[in-house]
Amino acid sequence: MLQCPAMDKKKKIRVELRKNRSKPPRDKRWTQEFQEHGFTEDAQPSQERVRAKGELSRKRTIITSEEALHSEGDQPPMPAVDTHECLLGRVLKVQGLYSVVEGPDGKTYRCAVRRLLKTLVTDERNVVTTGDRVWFRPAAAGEGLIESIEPRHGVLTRSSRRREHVLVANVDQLVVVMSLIEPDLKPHLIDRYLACAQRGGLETIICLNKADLVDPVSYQPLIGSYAQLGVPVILTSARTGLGLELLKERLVGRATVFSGQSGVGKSSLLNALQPGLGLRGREVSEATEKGRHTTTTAELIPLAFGGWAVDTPGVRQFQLWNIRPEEVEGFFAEMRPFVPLCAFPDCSHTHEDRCAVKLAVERRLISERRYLSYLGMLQSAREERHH
Ligand SMILES: Nc1nc2c(ncn2[C@@H]2O[C@H](COP(=O)(O)OP(=O)(O)OP(=O)(O)O)[C@@H](O)[C@H]2O)c(=O)[nH]1
Ligand SMILES: [Mg+2]
Ligand SMILES: [Zn+2]
Repeated sequence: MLQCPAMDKKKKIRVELRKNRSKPPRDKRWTQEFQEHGFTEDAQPSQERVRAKGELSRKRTIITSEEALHSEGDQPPMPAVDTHECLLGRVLKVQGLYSVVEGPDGKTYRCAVRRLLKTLVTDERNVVTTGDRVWFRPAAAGEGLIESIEPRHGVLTRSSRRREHVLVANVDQLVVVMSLIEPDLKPHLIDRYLACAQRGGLETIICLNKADLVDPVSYQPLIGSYAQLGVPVILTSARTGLGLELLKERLVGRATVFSGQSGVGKSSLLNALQPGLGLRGREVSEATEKGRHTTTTAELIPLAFGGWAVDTPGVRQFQLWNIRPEEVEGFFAEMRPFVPLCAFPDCSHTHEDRCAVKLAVERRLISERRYLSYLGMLQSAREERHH
C-alpha cells in the first residue's frame, strides 16, 4: 500500500530546485520510484537550456496532498512513501547531517536525509528537527534514510541569522524557565515566549526557578499578572525541590519543551524531576558556548512518569520570527477588549489620539509592563520589515 500524508487529495505544485540538482541522478531506481510513488518529473531539458547557467530555479512538478500543502509552519510538500519498506519513527535528536530516530520497534537508527527531501526544504539547516515524525528506510547496522516528514503540529521556533529555526516539533506545551536571580528575571522575554508559543500552537507554563535564592513574596504581583492571563506560574527550586510536584503534574502524559536563557536551570529541573537522567549541566554548556556556531541540539527525553520532555540549549535573545506589526496586538489578550474602542480602526496604540488601549494602561486595566512589552515587540516587528 502506498501512503503519503493524505494521498487522497492529490495536487500538482511547482517547487524550486536547488543548484545541486542541476545534474539530476537519472538512474533506474529514481525513475522507478517516480512512477511507482506518484511523482512526475517534468522539468524539460529544452527549458533548462534557456536559463542562465547556474540558475537556481529549475522547477519540478510533484504530486502532493492538500493536507501537506496546508500544514503548519510553512512545510513543503512531502514525497509519497512505501510503507511496506519504510518505518514511522520519531526524531530524538539531530546531530549535524544525521538524526537519531526511534523506530516503532523501540530501537534507534542513525539516519541521513534523502536528497530529494533536502531539495524540497528551503532552510537546509532545518530539514528535520527534534520531535519530527518521519518515514525512514532502514538499512544495515542500525542506519537508515529519512524519506518523508509527517506534518508538524506544536512547534517552537526562533529566528537565527534571519532565518526561521524550528527548535522542536510535535510538542503540546512550552515550559518557559526563568530564574528569579542569576540570571535576573526578564519579564519581557516571558512575553515574547508567550507570543511565540501562541503562534506555534503551544500552551505555556511559566516556571520561575531558583526560588531558594530570593524571597518569593516580592514576585507575587508579577505572578498574579500572568495568572490573570490564564497562564500557570510555578515557583520552583531545582535545589530544594520546591514546586517540582506541581510541575510534574503538568508534564504527565504530555510532550513538553523546556526553553529559556542559559543558566536558568532547565537541565537541573529535568534532572531533579527524573533522578538518574544525568543531563549535562552548566560546565558543559559553558564550554560549548565558546564556539558560537556549535550545533544546537535539542533532545527528546522519555519521562519515567509518562510523557516526553525536550531539554533545549539556552537562548541568547529570543526573537520572534517574521511577525507582521499588525499581528503583535493579537498576542496581548488583555488588549483585545479595548482595541475596537480606539478612535482609529488601524490604531497602533503608540502615538494616536483617543486610543482606548493607552487609556486602559493609564487606568491600570492593562499592566504597564505588558504594554511596554507590546511596544518592544512592535518595534522589533517594524525593524524586521525594513531589513
Ligand atoms: N540555587 C539554585 N541553583 C540552581 C537551581 N537550578 C539550577 N541551579 C544552578 O544554576 C546553574 C545552571 O543550571 P543548568 O541546569 O545548567 O541551566 P540550563 O538552563 O540548563 O542552562 P543551559 O544548558 O546553558 O541552557 C547550575 O550551576 C545549577 O546548579 C536552583 O533552583 N537553585
Ligand atoms: Mg541545560
Ligand atoms: Zn489604540
